[in-house]
Amino acid sequence: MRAETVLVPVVLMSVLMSLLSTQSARGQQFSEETCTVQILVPGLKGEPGEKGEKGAPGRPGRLGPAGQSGAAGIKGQKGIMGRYGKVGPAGFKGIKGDMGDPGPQGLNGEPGVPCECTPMRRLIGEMDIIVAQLSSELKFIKNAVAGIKETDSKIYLLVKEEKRYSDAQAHCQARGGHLAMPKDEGSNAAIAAYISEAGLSRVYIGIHDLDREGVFTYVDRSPMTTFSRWRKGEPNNAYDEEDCAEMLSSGEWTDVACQPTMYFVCEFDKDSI
Ligand SMILES: [Ca+2]
Ligand SMILES: [Ca+2]
Repeated sequence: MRAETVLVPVVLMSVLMSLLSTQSARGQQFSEETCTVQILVPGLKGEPGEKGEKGAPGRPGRLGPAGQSGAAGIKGQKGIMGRYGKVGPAGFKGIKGDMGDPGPQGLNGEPGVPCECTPMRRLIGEMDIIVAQLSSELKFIKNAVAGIKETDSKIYLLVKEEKRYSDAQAHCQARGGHLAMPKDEGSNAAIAAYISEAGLSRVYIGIHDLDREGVFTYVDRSPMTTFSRWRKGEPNNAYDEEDCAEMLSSGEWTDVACQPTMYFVCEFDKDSI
C-alpha cells in the first residue's frame, strides 16, 4: 500500500513530463525522441505481523427456540392417606317407622281400697278455689305491672275488670286497699289523668251515699269535708237509685247506680305497703 501511494505521484509526474515534452515538440516533425512509458511493479509482500491480543467477549447470542418435550417420567409411588375431611351437614330426618306390635297383657293389679269420695271431692273443690284465687292474683299483678299511678302518699291502680261497685270495693280490699278516694285536687288530678291515659271515659271511685241518702261519704266512711268535684247538676240521684259514684276522664264526679259493672281504680297507702 505504501509503495503504491508513493508511486502514484511519480507516475503522474512522468505522464505530465511526457505530455509537456510532446507539446513542445509539436511543430517539429516527429521528434527524434520517442515516447517513454514507465511501468511500475509492486514490491514484494512483507513479512506477516505479530499475532494480536485476544479480543473482548462477544455479546450474548439470541434466545434459542424451545426444546422438544421430554419423554414421560416413570410413575411415582403411592402417597400416604390424606387428612379427614370436614364434617358434612346433617341429613334430613327419616320418615317415622311403623308402629310395633302390641305387647303382652300385664298382670292384674292389687285390689283397691274403698273410695272415700266425699273428702276427696271437698279437697278438689278447695283446690279449685285456690286456683281461681291465684288466677285472680296473677291478673292483678299483670295489671299492676302494666302501670300504676302514684302521688307522694298514694298508689293508684286502674283495674280493667268490669265489676259492680260492691265487688270492685271487695277486690281492692282483698289486696289491702279500697276504691280510690280523691280528697284533694292533687289526688283527683292523678286519678283523672290515669283514666284519660288509659283511653277510658269513666270508672268507679270510692264515694257513695248508701248509708244515708243524699249524704255522700268516702268508702271508708270518712266524711267529705271541703273538697269535691261534682259535675254540674250532680249528684242528682236519678231515678232515685244512684247511690254510688264514678269519675269521668275530666276528673268530675257523678252519682250513678251501683249495679252496673265497669272498670275501677283501687287506692293503696304507701305507708301500709
Ligand atoms: Ca243517692
Ligand atoms: Ca247522677
